[in-house]
Amino acid sequence: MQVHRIELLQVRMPLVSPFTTSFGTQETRLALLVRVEATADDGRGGTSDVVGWGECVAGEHPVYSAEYVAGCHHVLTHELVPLLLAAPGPDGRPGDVNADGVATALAPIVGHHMAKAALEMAVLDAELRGRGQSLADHLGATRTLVPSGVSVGIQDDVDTLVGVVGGYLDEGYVRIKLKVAPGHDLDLVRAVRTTFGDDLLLQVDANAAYTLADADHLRRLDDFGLLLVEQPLATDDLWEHAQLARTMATPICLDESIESVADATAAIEMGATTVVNIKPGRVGGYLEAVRIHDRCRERGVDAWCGGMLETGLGRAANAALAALDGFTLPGDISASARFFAEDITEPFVLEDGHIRVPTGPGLGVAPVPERLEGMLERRDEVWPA
Ligand code: OSB
Ligand code: MG
Repeated sequence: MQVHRIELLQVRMPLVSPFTTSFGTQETRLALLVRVEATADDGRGGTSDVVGWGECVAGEHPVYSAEYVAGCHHVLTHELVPLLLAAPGPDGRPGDVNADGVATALAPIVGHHMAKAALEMAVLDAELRGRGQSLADHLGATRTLVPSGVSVGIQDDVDTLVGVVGGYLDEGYVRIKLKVAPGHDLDLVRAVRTTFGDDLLLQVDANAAYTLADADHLRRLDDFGLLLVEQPLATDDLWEHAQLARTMATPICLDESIESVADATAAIEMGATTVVNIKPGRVGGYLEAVRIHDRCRERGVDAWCGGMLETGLGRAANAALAALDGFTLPGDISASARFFAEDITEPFVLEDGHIRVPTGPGLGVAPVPERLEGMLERRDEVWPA
């Protein structure tokens, strides 16, 4: 595929309500998008001009992981895009790339998975649009609808939380994830379990807020029949998670700690995780995400697709990924309206607690120009430099 232009777009989207986790509260989503213009093979000997979109899931500040929007913008502009596009392709011209080669081409740059994933996603979207193939089909999806779970932020008090959860259940969400932190945990979980009963699919996410010294306290979560506890300890506490897992009935699910199929394998082997949250951005792209999915399936380990407050672009891609049959638990793939009054694409809506997997070429969705324009904060052409 011959790439002609790469642009980075930054959009700021107000959230419908503040989102509080153990690492802070956010009121807007600053999203970094990658737009690729290319001439792609149509797979039948011809070519077509296409536009591909990628979404970088990094947050505005480096509080969930080391990556953040301004850093991703910088590394994409000055390192990743030049590295990928400036090298001459088979015909000697720069800008000749294919999605399968992106990760290898970018491997000399250490880390920066979210930035790399966004670039790979845009190239992949463009390539698939050229071929007229959906991302779901390309990744090996087996479902047309994926069950939708919702991540619920920490609320000011227990009654508010119960009200918020009740609202999501009325909308049809099939699984609730409560954000927890020291001082905001057992009472919240108890209230939700007591109010909505034992059949509710319920899990919690600590975003690395505890230490192994809290093990006795965390074990009290075992009383509530949770599906899992997500990332209770620090990102690099793999071994500590393994120790905690041995003494807890609730399955441990790693999020922040898993940045590659190698991490996932090590965590599974040492018993640090018995369920895996697969987030394509965190692991460097959808192709690596499929490799982690395959590894989980081989080992009989449950997996689910995480979320990062994606716009409709990332949401579309996550729905495609979650449609693979190794995703055995509902993902954090909620309707657009969970976070945004207005999405940049046509919004994803709940259909009986499920999200429909797009079937159109590539992501199957694209930004609606007026909406994108309305939320645009900056737009930079980064290639040709
Ligand atoms: O830990 O899963 C997380 C959002 C931002 C950063 C980290 C996480 C989350 C969520 C939201 O829980 C998931 C979603 O997009 O629905
Ligand atoms: Mg998480």
